[in-house]
Formats: sequence, structure tokens, C-alpha cells
Amino acid sequence: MKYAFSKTFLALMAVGLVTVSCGQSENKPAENINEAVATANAPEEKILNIYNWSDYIAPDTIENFEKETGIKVRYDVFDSNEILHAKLIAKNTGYDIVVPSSNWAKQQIEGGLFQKLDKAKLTNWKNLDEGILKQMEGVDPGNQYLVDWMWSYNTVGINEDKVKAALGDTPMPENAWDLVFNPTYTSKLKACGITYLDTPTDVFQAALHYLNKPVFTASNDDYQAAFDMLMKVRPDIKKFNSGGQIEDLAGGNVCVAFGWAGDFNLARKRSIENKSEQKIVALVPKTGGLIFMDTMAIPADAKHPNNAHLFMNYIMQPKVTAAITNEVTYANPNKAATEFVDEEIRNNKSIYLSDEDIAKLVPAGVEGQEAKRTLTRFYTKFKSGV
Ligand code: SPD
Repeated sequence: MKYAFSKTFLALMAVGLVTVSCGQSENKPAENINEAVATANAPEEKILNIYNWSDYIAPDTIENFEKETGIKVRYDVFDSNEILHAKLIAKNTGYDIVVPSSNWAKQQIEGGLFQKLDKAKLTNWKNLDEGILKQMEGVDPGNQYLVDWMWSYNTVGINEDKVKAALGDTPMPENAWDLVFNPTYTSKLKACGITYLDTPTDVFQAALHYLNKPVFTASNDDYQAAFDMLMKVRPDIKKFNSGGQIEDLAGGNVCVAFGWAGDFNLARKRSIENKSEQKIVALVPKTGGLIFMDTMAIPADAKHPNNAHLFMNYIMQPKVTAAITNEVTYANPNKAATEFVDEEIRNNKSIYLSDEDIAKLVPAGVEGQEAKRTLTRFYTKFKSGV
């Protein structure tokens, strides 16, 4: 893949997204488009409340939107789909835009947690990659609820110099996942610091993938096997911290992370900016990373849906999206933005992956509710280490 989504990528997304299971029944979907449009047309106070992932926007994105529209934005951040999902099902989040990953969004749409988009207000929709929109229909039939934000994959990030020094005579493993899941390596890397994402689903999906088991399994035995494997490396893990990985890597506080490729590239960028010059690399495991796509959606009970549409349309401007990619080093799904993305980022093969690496990515999916409960129980035990 060069700058837009390749056929391989699209096929991969299709396989994963159409086979995900669901099981939410929190409430019913917004009645119909007319209802949403009526709300969106009502006069609104000039306020917009956004809930997005941390480190996922350019410094002037909000400021420019406020200047252009006179709308005042309150911008809060989160670090896991679990946290966002808990707020959504409790209702009355107070947010007008939230950014779930697409696999979680599928359940949330089916649970009636989002309102339909008014496409007449989204005049920049034409800038989106048609292939990816088509694939998103696996989660969101007719592209009625979601607007893509950015995409990346779960993988291993390293501080190259520190890892080589800690491994000593032991060569780098063929399989990058060994660095976080194999005690032969983790026991040596413990000295320079290993950090994991603090999200049960991400950790168990990667562990199951490493063990060559179905990543979105319903089997208790599979989760038990992943737990047993994880417990062997538990004493070597220094931290569980999703949002803090960028600073920890950039500051040299840890040398290995299980996390998001985009954040690893951002950590390298930050270490150059803060002159600590750490050689941080997002590895693309030979057995593949786990793809994710984060998407904007409007909660069913949002108070400012019209302003939310204005913001979505603003983000879909090619230069606005490209500026975000240039800041946070995540690939975007806006075809028209490509020419404005910095060459260094466009040519970075851990951000815009090769077709060969894309073909190895594990498609996005989602566990059933029972499986989620099981893996969360195992995760709590794993994290506490007893
Ligand atoms: N700093 C931005 C992080 C975005 C991560 N998205 C979550 C993916 C879940 N697998």
C-alpha cells in the first residue's frame, strides 16, 4: 500500500469486520434519520464536547475550528475502548463526539448508542477513501453512523539501542512478539523496562495471536492458555499504562512496549523534539500485528449534534486531516489528504505498511459479552500478579 488502502488491506478488513459477533442490547437505535435531522436542525448553543484518545490531534485543530465557527470546544481524552464503552452504556456522557474503535462501534451501533449522520451536512465526505468506506459497511451498513479518524495496529515498540544492550549476546528474535511474551527475552529486558497497554482486550487478543489461537475466541481454555503464558512474563513487566507509553519511551524510562504502532512513531518524534534522541522503532512482527481503526460517532443523546456535524466536516478537509497525521504519525483514511502528508511519514513503512505486511495483519473483530467477562477476569488476575 502506498498512500491509500490497498485491495489486500480492504479484503482483510472485510473478513474481520463482517465476522464479528455482537450482543449488546442497551437500547434501540435512533428511530430514523428524520429524527436525527430534526434534532440537528434545532438551534444550538455554540458548544461542542469531544471525547477522543489522548495524543490523537494536532495542536491547532481545535483552535482553528473554534476560530472558523465560533463554537467553543471542550476536549477530553481517554485511553481505552473499555473506558469509553462504560461511559456510553451508562448514558448521558455529555459528549457530542466520541471516537470508538470500529469493532467496538459495531456493538455500540447495534445497542442504539449512536445517532445517524446527516450526510447533507457532511459535504467533505467525498474526500474519504471509497474502498475503506465500503469495508466499514461491515461494521456500519450504509456508512450511517461512523466517520473514520485514523488507523494503526497493535504491536511491539522498542528503543533499539537499549534493547540490544540489554539482550547482550542474545540476538533479536525472529518474531518481535517474543520480546514481550517470551521469558527468555523478557527476563533480560526487565532491566531496561517493559510496559504493556492497560486494556484487557488488547492484551488478551495479542497473547492469543502469539499462541496461534483464535484471537476473538469464546473458549475458556484459550483464555486460560493465554493467562498461563502471560503469568510467566508477569514478573518482568514494569508498567501497565496505555496513554503514558509515548512519554515513557521518549524519555528512555522503558525500552520495550506492547502497544499502538502510531504511538511508537510519535514517541520517536517526541524524543527528537526533546533532544533525547532515543531510537524508538515500531516493529512489524513477521506473524502480523492487530489492526484497528478509530472512528467518530455522535452519541444518541448528544446535545449538540449540529455542531458535531460541523466538526466532522471540518476534520474531513484534506489539510486538516493531513495536519493530524503529520502530528500524531497515524495513517488516515482521507484519500485527498495524502498529498499533504509529510513525505517522511508517507514513506515510513511502519505507518503506511507494505502490501506484504498488510496481508499479515490480524483483522479487527470483537469477542462476545461472555468472552469479554472471562478475559477481563483473567486480566485482573494477571495484572495483580497473583
Ligand atoms: N494516541 C492514540 C491512540 C489510539 C489508539 N486506538 C485504540 C486502538 C485499540 N486497539
